[in-house]
Amino acid sequence: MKIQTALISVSDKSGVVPFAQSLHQRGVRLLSTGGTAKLLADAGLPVTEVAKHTGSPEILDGRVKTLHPKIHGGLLARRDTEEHMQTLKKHGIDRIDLLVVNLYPFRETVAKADCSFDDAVENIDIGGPAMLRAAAKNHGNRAGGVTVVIDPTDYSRVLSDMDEHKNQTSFALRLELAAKVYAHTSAYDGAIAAYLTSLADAEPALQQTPERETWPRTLTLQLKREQILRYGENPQQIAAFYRDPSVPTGLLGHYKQLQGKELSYNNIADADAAWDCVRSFDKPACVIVKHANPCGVAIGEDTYRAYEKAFRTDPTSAFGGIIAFNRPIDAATAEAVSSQFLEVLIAPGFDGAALAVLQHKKNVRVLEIPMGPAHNDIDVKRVGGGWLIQTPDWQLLNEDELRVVSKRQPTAEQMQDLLFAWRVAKFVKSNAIVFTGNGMTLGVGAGQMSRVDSARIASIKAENAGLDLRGSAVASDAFFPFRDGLDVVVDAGATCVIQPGGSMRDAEVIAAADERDVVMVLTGMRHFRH
Ligand code: 93A
Repeated sequence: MKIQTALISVSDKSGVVPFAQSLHQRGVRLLSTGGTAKLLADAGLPVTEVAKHTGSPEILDGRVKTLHPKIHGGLLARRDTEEHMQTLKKHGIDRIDLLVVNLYPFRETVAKADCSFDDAVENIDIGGPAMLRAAAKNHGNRAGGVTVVIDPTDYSRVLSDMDEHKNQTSFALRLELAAKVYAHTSAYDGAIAAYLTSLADAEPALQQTPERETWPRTLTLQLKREQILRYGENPQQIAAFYRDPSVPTGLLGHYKQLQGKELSYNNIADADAAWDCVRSFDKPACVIVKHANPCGVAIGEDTYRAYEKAFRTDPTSAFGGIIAFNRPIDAATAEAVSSQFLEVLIAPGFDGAALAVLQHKKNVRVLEIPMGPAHNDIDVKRVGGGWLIQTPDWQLLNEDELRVVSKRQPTAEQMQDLLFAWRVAKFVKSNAIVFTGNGMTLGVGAGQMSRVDSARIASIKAENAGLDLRGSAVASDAFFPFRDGLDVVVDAGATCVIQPGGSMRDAEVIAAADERDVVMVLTGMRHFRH
């Protein structure tokens, strides 16, 4: 079968004009897509645009131009099958005997340093490979078939083969060119797959929704060394602080040290804990942290009163603490905190008078840190041979979902105390038990292996501080596995308790709350912190 019609659609246009000219001279009719058609027409060649040939315009910015039965029918119909030829006739489809295509330059595009994601995607050729694969499939047999050319260096070979075979091509050439097509399209798809895989791998976890399946298979972290520290947690440990430039706000990327000694490893860790806790309150709040645990948290009408209350929780532990506020502080507050020994003072601002007071405490590290809404997007914990990565525990309690499960209903005041206690418990190491009343912590039990011990410690600490737990509220960061922990806090004076629930013995624990005539509220969410 003589080559009557050729479809030419090329991105690499080198050599295509003389080749088309030679085809034209051999009586071949030329079909072509937008850019290629224009080039050929400008060279004076008679060319029919594919859009005109199919009767369908190029649409979707050229994404659909040759994806049409008139094109694919013309390429795929078996030349030796009468029925196929009849079908073409019936549908007014012309055979396409020669396909000349090379693809959008995907590899060349992504190799450019400034290649955007959109550029890369738009350079994924769909119609080109579809035609190439169709034509290559139909390279036919000795009786005839489609000739497919993907490589401009093959143009001259096609012409001489046509000359040798009276404007037909040899089966050997068609076979060779068809094989070349599949090698090419598979490499082309391979390049696309490699590019997308590299993106998926580089995508930081933080940009992902926290659905397990979407987390990257490999993680590359880019951290910037901010500070070499004097030592680590202990003097025998070497340490440095590395900043994560991808985190837009957050304590350590944004602090401004206004005075005081250099921050130590433990200062930074504790400052982080204090800042994270204090920024979670809407009202003026003060948080005092020791060894990563809050030992005093309070809200008040102003920073001064918040501090006074927070300090009263546990004056012994507050010694040498890290103190954080969520409001700018004034001279009175600066005066008050200066009367205790503290390591670090954090606030979103300091007025001139406050700074003048603090100047007398040369060693106190004063950090100005904005109270940003977002912090780190991932939590990382180093374990032997790897890292554990999770989203931070930043889901807030939805008050509509609280369930009062006791017979006794909470008063509005009790509810306030419970919510305050629950908020603090989230920042206390597990097992956490937090007594509160009147917007302040009254006793904090932290980091024990048994909940009942945390409960005992919290009540002992309140007693040591001379605080009265009668009528107090209590939060437990996870469920009470038995009623013993509940009995301890009620014995100490609590009249309302907030906890996640979900224990096998919930019924027993709730019955104990009713027996002791206290309020029990379930959150349905726990806050382990290790
Ligand atoms: O956008 S496409 O994926 N959709 C198509 O229908 C299509 N048809 C041909 N890419 C398509 N092509 C490609 O256009 C060819 O593979 C060739 O690389 C390019 C030629 O376009 P032009 O002739 O407009 O320069």
